[in-house]
Amino acid sequence: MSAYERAERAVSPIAEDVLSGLTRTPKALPPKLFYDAEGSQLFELITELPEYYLTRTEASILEQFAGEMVEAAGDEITLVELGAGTATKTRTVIRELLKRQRRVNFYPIDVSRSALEDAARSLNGDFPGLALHPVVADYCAGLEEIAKSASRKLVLYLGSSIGNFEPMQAGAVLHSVRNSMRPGDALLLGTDLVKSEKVLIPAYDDAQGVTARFNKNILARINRELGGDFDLEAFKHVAVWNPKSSRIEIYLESLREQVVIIEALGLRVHFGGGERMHTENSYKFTPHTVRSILNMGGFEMERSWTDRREWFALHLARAR
Ligand code: AVI
Repeated sequence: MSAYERAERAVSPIAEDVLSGLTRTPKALPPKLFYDAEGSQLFELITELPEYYLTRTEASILEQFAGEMVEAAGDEITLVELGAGTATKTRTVIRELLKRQRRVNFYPIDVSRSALEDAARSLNGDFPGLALHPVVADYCAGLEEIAKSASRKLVLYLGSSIGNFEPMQAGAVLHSVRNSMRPGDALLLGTDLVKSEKVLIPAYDDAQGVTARFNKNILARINRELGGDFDLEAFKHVAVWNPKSSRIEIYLESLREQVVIIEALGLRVHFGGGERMHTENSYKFTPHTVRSILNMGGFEMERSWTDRREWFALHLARAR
């Protein structure tokens, strides 16, 4: 039986990605593997770190400008949020919408049922005019669901999650978002901006080592789900700023020459000392690069809001 056949038979949904990632040169694992229950909890901790300015800065822009944003979006809006999680930042937008309309239909889309249940518990009590329609699904299935609604939409895609895709892929993701909307509907997109390396590197390599744990959780997950024997101490978390590509690159670097066994895949993987395995890119944008992915996706950029230091931006784009 070939390694690929063994991967197909293996029970874990990550088997194929792990097999192809560890057998290619250079080795690379896709960032979606970060987010099991453990990894999602670690990401929540990252958003609270003093060095990780993204979440805090985006929330402050929303606090300041949500009124202008919903006014620009239009009248009688149905709200949709991609990757809503517990929808904490969304509260500001809901509050502003409820000043302008009596009832707000809100479709939070997320793969995590428990996050949406938490969102429902806290939002329902606080906003009597809110009608919640949680959608437990990935983006694709979730977007098909919202495409059925004929009302005018404001789609939120926050947190600079779009920056974890390659630019062409980001354009394609926005295009599939666009296909669930009608001409004139609005998208509010959050993007992290290019800035000094002195700010960027600590955000992705924090003093407490939470991002290192988040990165190494990929190895821990392979151990848990595929019977791997990765020694987490034998790998180092590395974050590099690549100014040419405007992106932070995240790697796991093997501290010594070693062989790792992954039982469920029948695989022995050799790592050289100092060999780096890529796990994530996080693109940082300029007005030009944001406009470019929005145009690829079939949107017209209308207006942007940023913070005093111009570290993060929210953009209102119109579906063509
Ligand atoms: C989810 N995403 C926007 C995060 C980011 O900043 O690219 C993921 C992350 N990776 C390391 N720290 C945070």
